[in-house]
Amino acid sequence: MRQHRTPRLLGTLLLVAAAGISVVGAAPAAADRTVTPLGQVVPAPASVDASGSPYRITGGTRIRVDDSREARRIGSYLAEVLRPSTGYRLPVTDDSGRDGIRLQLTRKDAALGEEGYRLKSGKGAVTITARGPAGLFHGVQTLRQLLPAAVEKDSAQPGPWLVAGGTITDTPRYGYRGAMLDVSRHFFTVDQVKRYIDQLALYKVNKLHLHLSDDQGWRIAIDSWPRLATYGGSTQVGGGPGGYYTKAQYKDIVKYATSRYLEVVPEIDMPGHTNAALASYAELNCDGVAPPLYTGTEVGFSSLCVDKPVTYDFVDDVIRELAALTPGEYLHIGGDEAHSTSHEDYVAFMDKVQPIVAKYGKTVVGWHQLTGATPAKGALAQYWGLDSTSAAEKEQVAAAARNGTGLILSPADRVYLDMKYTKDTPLGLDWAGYVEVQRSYDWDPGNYLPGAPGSSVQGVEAPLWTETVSTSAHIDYMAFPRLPGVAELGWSPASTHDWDAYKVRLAAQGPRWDALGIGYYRSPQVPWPAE
Ligand code: NGO
Repeated sequence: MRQHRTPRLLGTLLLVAAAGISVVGAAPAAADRTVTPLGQVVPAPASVDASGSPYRITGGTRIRVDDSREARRIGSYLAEVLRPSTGYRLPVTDDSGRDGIRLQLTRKDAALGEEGYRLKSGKGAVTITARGPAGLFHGVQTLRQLLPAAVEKDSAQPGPWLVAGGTITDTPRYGYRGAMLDVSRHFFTVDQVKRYIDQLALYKVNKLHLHLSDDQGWRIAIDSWPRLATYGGSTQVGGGPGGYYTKAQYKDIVKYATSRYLEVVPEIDMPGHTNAALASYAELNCDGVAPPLYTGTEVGFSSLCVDKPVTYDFVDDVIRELAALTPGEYLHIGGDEAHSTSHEDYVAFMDKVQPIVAKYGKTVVGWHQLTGATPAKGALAQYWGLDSTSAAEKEQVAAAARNGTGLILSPADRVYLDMKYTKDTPLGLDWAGYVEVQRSYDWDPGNYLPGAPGSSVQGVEAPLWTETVSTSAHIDYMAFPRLPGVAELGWSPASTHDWDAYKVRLAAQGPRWDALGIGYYRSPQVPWPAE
């Protein structure tokens, strides 16, 4: 019935093509919603050339994949997204052909890198080409967003299923585009973590940092120190039952993340934030006395005993076992808020622990306080300061960056997903201030930290601390709609950065979250479409 509008739609698309990406965000009139303008995607694509006729998925459409395991797997993933809502069969086949949805892996276009892709859409086919499977997967996420929001529903919907004509060529700005989930303050099950992974994948996030230990709970089984999990993991903030991942469960998370092209970055926070470990083993305490388990939300009161040799046996065992479970490059050793460790001890501790990480083949990541010690060669420092952080502290981090330490930017008053949006937000903390959607998006990682070379910035990460967050509904509400903005800062070229255009693209995501069952904060800063 909406078909008769096609000529007008084409006119709109041609206008978009003529004006380039800057008008891609123009709000679609309600009646035009059948074709999402090419480029009305989050994160904004690097380059958009909107032209030609749209592609239409029909009952006869096939998903044609290269004869490779990865392309076939990504084709099946796409089919699983599209089948319930379209009601079509959408067979995945490696029969070559020029029609249908085509997923192609080819090493030809070096400029696409390992994560980039090209999406070409026209009358007979939509073709996604990439050099690596991650690129193909990211291209599939773009295709999802080009289809009507109803495509995300799990029951048959009317369609039509049109993809605007033209070409998107897209590569990421940064290689590190992360999200952190604190599973220590409140424990989250494997299924809850998988749900978050699926949400992150929608926005091309490629690192899942798991904060696996803190004062309130130790969440990963370590065979050589079993009480860490069985006792240290037995509670959480507020005194609930807590929990921990067995090795098999952790591997399952890693495998699921890998299938969505996310690398897991595990964190064991030390020397502070260690009450759960200190409570589990008396010998880790300088006085040999185990403190009680802790279920409050204070920080900075615990420390491993820097002088005791057993401390380094413990650290070696934990890092060895965790590294063996983790295929990714990084291992995060925390290092924040070691207020109960003297500066001298902190430096000595980091000098001993960083080589252990290297010994087990991993690259050190630490919160930016690590720059107050001597960061190992190749280490990354994760900056979590604020606008109001002292110039001296910022300069300490910038000096390390000039000296070769890479930076991950997580400014707390911009991208901490646990900060309240406003004073009325029911969940969250406010120590870094209120963080509304515009504040979260409207900054440039490339020139954020004074004195730090742009080339030191490896990317951005949105941490979600969970002192006040204990369910998937809570995660949804704190992450959406801020998380996609952080993902865009990590992916899109700085030239696309424009709040007024972004807020319109973001608004178009609202109906997708509704369709996916993601409950989000309806920020008044965003022009959500009327329901
Ligand atoms: C700080 C602190 C965490 C808190 C969080 C709450 C860092 C790196 N250490 O961030 O322990 O949970 O704030 O926002």
